[in-house]
Amino acid sequence: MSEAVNTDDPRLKELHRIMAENSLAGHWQPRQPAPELRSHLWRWPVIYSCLMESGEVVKLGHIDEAAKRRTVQLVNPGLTAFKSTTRTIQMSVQLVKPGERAECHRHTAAALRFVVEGDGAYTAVDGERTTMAEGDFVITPHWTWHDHGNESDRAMIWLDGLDIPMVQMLDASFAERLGENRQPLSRPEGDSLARYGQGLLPVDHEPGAPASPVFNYPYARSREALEAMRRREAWDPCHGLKLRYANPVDGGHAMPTIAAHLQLLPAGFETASYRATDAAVFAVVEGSGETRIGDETVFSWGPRDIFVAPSWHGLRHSARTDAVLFSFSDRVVQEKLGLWREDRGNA
Ligand code: 1HN
Repeated sequence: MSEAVNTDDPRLKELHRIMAENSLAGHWQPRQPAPELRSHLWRWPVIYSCLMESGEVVKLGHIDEAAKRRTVQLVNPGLTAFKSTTRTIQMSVQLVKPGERAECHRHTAAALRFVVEGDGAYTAVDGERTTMAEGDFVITPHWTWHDHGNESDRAMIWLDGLDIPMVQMLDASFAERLGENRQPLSRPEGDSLARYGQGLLPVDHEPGAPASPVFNYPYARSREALEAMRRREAWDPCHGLKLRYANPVDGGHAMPTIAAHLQLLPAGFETASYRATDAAVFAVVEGSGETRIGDETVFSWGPRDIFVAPSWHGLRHSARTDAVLFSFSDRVVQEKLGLWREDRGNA
């Protein structure tokens, strides 16, 4: 810092003390070290063993009132004070064992799910249930009632991505419990996909809802879309083939605060360097490979590993086998605010 300020001066020390007590700081004072988002890779076997252990020692019914969810949170090593994964996203991995139910609640934070393991558990969102399978992308837009249950005989595990840090930053957090494990259902299963997910819309449907009316994007369809593209489409040098989960009503992102993508990289493919202003979380759905982040980090990944890449660091993926990556970020918010930018091939 500048020599002009003598920090040993007792009067200055006293001034600093009083200012600190009153949430004030002098322009001349150095900033406290700021927490910093870091690149990080979480290996699936470690997450999995902690999650399964939590399944033994943490009973769903015993978890505190606010959450009643058994999730293991992925805490960015640079953001431990916030327990968040990026500055805007809190990500966790959730286990629902056979016979368990996660009670019905709603909150202003929005959530996405991406199913990692299991088949046949359900999530219900605002009056409709969906039975989930591996790779399904399910959304729980802000303030929608949601509960989960597993009536199958296998454990069900999925990734949760929530915009909690963003909602908290805006001081707009609300939550409430229905007081029931299960919400009343008003539509048959599959209704939303049938109405809105076929390239058709009910004739009088009014656009303008902030989130997609489709709330389960089944993996079988998304994966088939990638395979169909692979037969005809040129590989994008930065992304391979990359699809965006879209709201069929307006073509925008599926939710107003979290953007999500699914991408295919063929065996042997190496992407050109790419950077964008959104810090992104990547979850490996299929295959193995390597990702370079900036000049210093190289992550070697396999199925179900999860990594986070900070904003504006050049990313280069290389696929050892055919690989599918699911990723999500706050890109949609940045786009709406005119902040989002990307740099193809120069980073
Ligand atoms: C939540 O409500 C769910 O509904 C998952 O499954 C993870 C993490 C923090 C706060 C609320 C869920 C969550 C959460």
